[in-house]
Order: sequence, then C-alpha cells, then structure tokens
Amino acid sequence: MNETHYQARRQTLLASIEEGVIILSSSPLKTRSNDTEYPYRQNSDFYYLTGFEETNSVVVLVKTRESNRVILYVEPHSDEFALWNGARLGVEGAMKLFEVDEVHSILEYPNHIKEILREHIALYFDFYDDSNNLKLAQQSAKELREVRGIKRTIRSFHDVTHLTRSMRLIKSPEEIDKIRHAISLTALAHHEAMKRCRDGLKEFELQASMTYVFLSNGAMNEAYGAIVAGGNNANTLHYIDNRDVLKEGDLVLIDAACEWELYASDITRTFPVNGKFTEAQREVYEKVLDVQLRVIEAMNPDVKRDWLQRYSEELLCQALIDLGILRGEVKALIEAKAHKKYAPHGIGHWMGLDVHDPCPYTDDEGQSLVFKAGMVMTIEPGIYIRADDESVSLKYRGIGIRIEDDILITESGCENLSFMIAKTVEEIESMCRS
Ligand SMILES: [Mn+2]
Repeated sequence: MNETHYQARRQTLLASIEEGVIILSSSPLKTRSNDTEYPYRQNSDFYYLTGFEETNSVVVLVKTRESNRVILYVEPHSDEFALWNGARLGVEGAMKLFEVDEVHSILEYPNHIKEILREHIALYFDFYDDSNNLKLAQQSAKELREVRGIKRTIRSFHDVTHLTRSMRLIKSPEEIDKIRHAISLTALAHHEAMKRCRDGLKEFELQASMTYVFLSNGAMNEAYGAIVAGGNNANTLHYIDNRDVLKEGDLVLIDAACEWELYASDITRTFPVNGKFTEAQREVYEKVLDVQLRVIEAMNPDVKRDWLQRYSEELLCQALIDLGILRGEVKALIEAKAHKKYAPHGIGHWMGLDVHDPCPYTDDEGQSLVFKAGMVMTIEPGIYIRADDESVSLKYRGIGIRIEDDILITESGCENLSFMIAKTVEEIESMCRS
C-alpha cells in the first residue's frame, strides 16, 4: 500500500472546503444468516481516503483557518478476537501504517466527536449512510447547540460524497493499474468460459470455471454477481439464476468480472454454446459489435456523455431498422422510444472502486459532464429479442446480445482497457475451438 496516495486525496478533499469537520464511516458487517456474515467489503469513499479495510472504523478530517488534522478511529486489538478471527491492526498498528495525525480506539469516538465538533460551523458526512457513527455525530452537533458558552455551532450539513465522488471521476495511474489487473484476470476467465463451453453444461458450470480463474489468481471477489445466461435467458437483463442447461444452437451471454484491490472490472461477452454462430446470430452480433466499435471510436476528451448516449441510441435504432426489426425513420422511432423495446439500457456507466461508480454524470448546473483524461466508462450496447416476440422474424427470436468493454479516456482519445478479450466473430469462434 502506498500511503502517500491516500494522504494526497485527503489534502485535496480538505482543500475543497472552507472549514469544518468531515466524517466518513466504514461499512458495517452484514449478516447473511444467523451468526454468519457476508464477506466484508469496505465502503468505497472511506477506502478512497484511507486505504483502511477494517470494519467499525471512522475517519475524521478537521479543517480550521489555521490547520488540518486527520484522525482515524479503529477497533482496538483484542486477544479474544485475534484467537477466533485473526488479528486486527489495532491502534498502534494503524498508527505505523497510516500517515494520519492521530489514531484512537473506536471506543473513544463518542466522547471525542463531541469535543471535535465544538466551535465548528459545518459538518460534512454521507447523508445516505445510516451508520451509528454518523448518527452520533449529528446527535453531538445537536447537543452542542444547547450548551451555554459555545459561540459557534454546526449550522450546515453538507454531502461529503459529492466531493469524494467528484474526485473519484479522474483515476490516477495507480488506480488504472489496479483496473488493468482486474481486467487481465477477467480476460483469462472469459476465455476459459469460451474454451469450456459445450451444450449440456449448466450455466453455473461456466460460472464456476470463471470463479476458479479469479480465485486461483488471488482475486478474492467478483466485482458484481455474475450473469451467465443461455439462450432466451439473456433477454432478462439482470438474470443471475445461472442454473439452466446450455443448449446446442443457442448463444450464451456472460456478464462477469472480478475486483482487484477493491477496483472493479466489468465485461460482457456473448458467444455460441457450440462455438459457431448461426447466420441469424451472426447478423445481430455484428450489428451490436459495429455499434460498440463506433461508440468507442467517438470517445475522447470534450465529448459529452449525453451526446454519446444519444449517438448510441441512434446507431442501435438504425441497426434494428437494418435487421428489419423496426420499420420507419430513426428520428421518429427514437422520438417514440420504439428502440427501447429491444435496447432498453444505457450505453455505459462510470467504473472504478464500485462497478457502477457513483461519480456525478452532470455538473452543478445539471449539464452533462464532458469527458476528461482519466475517466473510465463501460461501453455496453445490447440488442434483446424475446423468444415470445411474434412481431420479429422467427430466426431472431430468443437472441440476446450484449458486448461490454471498459474504456479509459486519454489526452488524445480513449483506450479500450479490455482490448485483449476475444470479440470479433472470428476471434470468438477461434477461442471456442481452442
Ligand atoms: Mn456494466
């Protein structure tokens, strides 16, 4: 871990406010059943500022006119906990590893926070995080208002996530390296699935072969729940059941990817179960691929995300007309939202510490953001034709295709970070054969 990156982020965050107290809390552990928990995943904003991965911790950043102060509250070391669950860093361990001004036991946080908030006028926290640590800070602010002799009290609450997530829009070279690593393992996993696929397998068997690649390469977590959708299942956008049998003559859509050091990748490939596209599958596939390549080609600094969305809808609409699925003029069809029946979702999303990175899409005036070097967005056009849609030629029914890559905006244009994953009809058929 390189502590200077986190320190620099905290400085940037503090520089963006006039004065006040910023508080961010770790994610809580979440119960899965009775006394067992889901694997722990740190809160992304908290991690972005601290690099700290333990639960029940809080970071407090204090800015006055004279100085800045960063305080980390962590779970203290406990022999009992260490016996059952392994050692925590504890106060001393965290002090050694993290270049903050102070580290204290989380047990001291309730008393400290009341002291820290004295004589401050602004409190920055995550409005949408209902953690007790943040409720406690609000409660303390309220109590201080009633104390005689205090001249300045908290009089404004601010959403700190708007600040952190605006920072998170532009990825540093170190963050991009982590995304690249996640993608490199995801590439191996998609290729493995293509090689293994044959009719009669269950969808979860392909998922298992991908999970094996992730885990055996040290990627302990998927970036999101894998979608392995054979045939018409691909037309259920968030199909995660993954337990049907893969059938001869069908396509299989796989939207699955791993996380590396909390950074996501997000990749979709669609390929024939038996390794060879039928004529109808190939026609639709090449239309979707053509749209994807043209959208990626249009990505560069100074292009607005809004424009890219409209452009992709026009291309998809034209593709649907070319296939004879829609009839009419692009402009009128888009106006009537006719294309949404077959291409219902957006062209892509920010990606980073979260697979759907919650960075802003618009500026303070509500205008669509302009792309800048360092932004990472997925590009994932899809065409979905349900098996029961009698308005479409029989040969296309049951075909669902999405192709998704992870794109980095650069100074001169963009870079497809997942370029190495088989994507053309020829590449896919050759990968399936090997
Ligand atoms: Mn995606």
